Amino acid sequence: MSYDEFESKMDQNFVAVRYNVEVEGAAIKPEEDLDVQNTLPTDEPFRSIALSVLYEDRDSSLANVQKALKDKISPIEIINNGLMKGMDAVNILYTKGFYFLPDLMLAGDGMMEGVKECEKVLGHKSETKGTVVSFVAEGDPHDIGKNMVVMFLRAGGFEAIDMGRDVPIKDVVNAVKEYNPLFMTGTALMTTTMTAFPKIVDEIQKEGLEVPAIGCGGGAVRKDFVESFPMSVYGVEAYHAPKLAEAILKDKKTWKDLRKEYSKIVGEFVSEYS
Ligand code: B12
Repeated sequence: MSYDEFESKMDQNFVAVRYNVEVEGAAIKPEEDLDVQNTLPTDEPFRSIALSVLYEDRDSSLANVQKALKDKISPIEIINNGLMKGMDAVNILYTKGFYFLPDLMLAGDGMMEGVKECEKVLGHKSETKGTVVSFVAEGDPHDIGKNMVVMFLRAGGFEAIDMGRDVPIKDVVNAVKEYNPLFMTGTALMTTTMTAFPKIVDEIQKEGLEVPAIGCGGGAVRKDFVESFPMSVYGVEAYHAPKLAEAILKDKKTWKDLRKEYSKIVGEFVSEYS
């Protein structure tokens, strides 16, 4: 059959109806998804900051964060109420299959652009109180949370050794030998990588070494998992890291104390520890 014959027999109405936008549903903007609506902040400047991450727009993330900092909004509020909310929204659309891996990467870049700007304000204290080693679990490429932990530790006056992401277990154990840290922080965002934590503790013990506490955090990790092995404490928010380190340094707190007194030590109600 020639194309002309085919076209003359084709039921145009059927084609039009099948691909009609009313059938497919009207296109919506990312922020119009119902779950995203419930996640995004409604107040400014947090909404604009979150939207920059959601729209994977590094330039507007930078500009919005700079403006908020100029307006004397605290870096912690900017991160928690703006940048993180944007990333939560990105995750909702990724889980639903609307966003893909490149979206996560670009949104992650947008978030880090804002975090770096906050870092400039938080700064580095010149004196160092003690050494903390920070790493992302072996096999895990997610390093935004770890970067925030490092940033808050440095702003709190600790020397944070940043081992990067996907750090082999043996390298973490070697870092304990090399730095004899007063605290360690580990981050894992995948259920397949969080098992590195108990393996690290096991290796540290086998080598006859000791660390006052290893803070284990990251999206994949839960308190009951972290408390199923010794030497560890579940880390909830990145800005808690210097407070935990401070409690070890000043009050000689152990990992057992940190678990028992978490909320008191970080100075706020933390539901996981209530
Ligand atoms: C951005 C992102 C990426 C980016 C990461 C960019 C980067 N440089 O980090 C990229 C694109 C690389 C990526 C890749 C993948 N990702 Co991804 N990703 C995410 C996403 C959307 C956000 C992660 C994030 O940065 N969150 C914000 C940061 C700040 O949170 P955080 O690290 O948890 O840190 C907070 C706390 O946990 C705490 N914290 C962390 N550590 C510590 C330590 C201490 C001591 C303390 C006190 C606190 C603390 O501080 C922060 C809050 O203040 C998550 C979704 C989610 N809900 O997490 C998926 C997610 C983690 N990814 C996922 C997956 C599956 C992948 C891929 C395997 C996908 C694929 N099919 O290829 C790949 C990995 C490939 C590989 N190489 O193995 C899954 C993991 C599922 C699981 N449970 O195992 C998630 C949950 C998405 C999903 N819903 O399925 N991803």
